Amino acid sequence: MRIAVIGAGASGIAAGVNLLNAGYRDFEIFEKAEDVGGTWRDNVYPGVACDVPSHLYRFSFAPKADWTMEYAPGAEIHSYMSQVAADKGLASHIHFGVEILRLEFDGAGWIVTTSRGGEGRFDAVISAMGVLHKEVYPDIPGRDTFVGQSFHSSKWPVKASLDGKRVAIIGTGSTAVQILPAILDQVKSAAMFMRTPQWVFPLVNKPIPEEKKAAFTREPKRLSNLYAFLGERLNRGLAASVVGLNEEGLREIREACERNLQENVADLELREKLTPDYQVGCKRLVVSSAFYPAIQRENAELITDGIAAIEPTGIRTEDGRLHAFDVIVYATGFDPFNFHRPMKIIGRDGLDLDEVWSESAQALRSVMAPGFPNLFFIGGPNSPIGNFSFLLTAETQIGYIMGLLAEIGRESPGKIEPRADVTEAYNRAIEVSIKNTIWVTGGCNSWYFDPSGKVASWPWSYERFEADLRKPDKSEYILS
Ligand code: N01
Repeated sequence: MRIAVIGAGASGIAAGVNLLNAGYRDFEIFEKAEDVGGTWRDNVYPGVACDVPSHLYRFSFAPKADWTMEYAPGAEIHSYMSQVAADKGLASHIHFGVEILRLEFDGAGWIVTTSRGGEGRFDAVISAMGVLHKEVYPDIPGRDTFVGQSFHSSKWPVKASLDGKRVAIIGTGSTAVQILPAILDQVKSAAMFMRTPQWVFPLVNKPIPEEKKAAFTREPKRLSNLYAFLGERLNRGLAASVVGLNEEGLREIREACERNLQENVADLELREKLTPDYQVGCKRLVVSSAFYPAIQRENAELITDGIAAIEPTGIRTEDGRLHAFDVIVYATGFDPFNFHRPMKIIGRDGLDLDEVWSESAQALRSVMAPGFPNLFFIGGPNSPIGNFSFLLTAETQIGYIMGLLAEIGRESPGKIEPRADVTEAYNRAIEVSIKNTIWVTGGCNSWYFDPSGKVASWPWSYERFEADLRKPDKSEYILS
């Protein structure tokens, strides 16, 4: 069986390692950039770190005893990913600088067209394109007229120097909240433009002492116990809370966020501005103990007036004031529903995935769509992207995909696709359950909403995700 994997980020690496472990040798990983690591290669903004505990953010096949911090900096995760790819023997399978432009099913397999102009034929394709990488710029008039430097948080220029500059940050999500505290010592001033306040869960990031790292190296059992403990805490805590399965947990998270605000922001007017009017967990929870102290520093400012326009020298707010800046940072997030575009994907009988998913992306168990045989998605529709550690999600989906691959057989591979009726029933069940989640009931807007206004995440528990993707049930698929 010849397999194409698209993307050499976390999920592409995990797919490659799983393919090798299962004895597949004839697979190619196509990566449009020049390095592995996906998100952790792209996001190099000051302060970038993972807010999932380090010891939980690892591949099951590559435990790491020597994380430097309890919440790892982005660069350390990137080098971990590079190391894993090298150690596991993926180098000879990865083609860098090759973007996939088109996938077309020809009745038996997939014709894959690359940016290099070539075509290849594969029996199966695994999409490992990630979810949060199509950056979103705000639709603000005059954006192109700004004469200073401006860039999206995920496109931070390597040579950007903020020394002594007046910097604007548009946005108040997880990214902006990491950037602000990290740049204040360097810049002349930084202003955060906040359209909607966020609940901020306190979290102090501490270095991991050398003795602890040595103990994890000496006794791998301690490391796996810690992994199990952290996983249990996340999955039973926040992840269960947001889908309506742990009211007590949600209350505790809310109280911690409220305490964080009350104890760390003394000025009542500022506190009022920073207080959300929706339920905690509705937007993806922001975690930071550095943000509130940072926003109160002398050279920081919180601007809550709406943005009217961007002008050559700065940002004009709706109250008529012009705020002058040297640099504008767009920490305005990503479009999770366009992860596969502009790639063209043509399935069976000329079906165009763009059209099939024009309103809502739907899949069976988040990994396969009817009409697209032997095309498997990691991080596909309704993946739990905000709930669990993405690495765990990806590995669970890969395990299930390996089960589907086994069904088609290696020697003269057949075809597999999900039944349309089963996929529809599955998505109806999602629609019913999603209504009970905090993303829908919490009274906020967020990137969880797809263009049709539906929330597209995983509405159930981690246990359900694991159970649903443990092993394919052949009766849900058409095999030929
Ligand atoms: O993006 P976001 P992000 N005018 O979409 C604002 C993951 N992540 O890059 O709330 C003014 O959360 C927008 O305002 P509003 C994590 O899953 C993880 O911060 O829509 N403001 C919001 O404040 C996260 O959830 C880590 O009113 C405008 C902000 O821009 C996801 O990535 C670290 C605007 C966008 O926030 C995305 O986070 C970082 C406008 N026209 C990120 N348009 C980890 O630690 C948008 N905004 C693992």
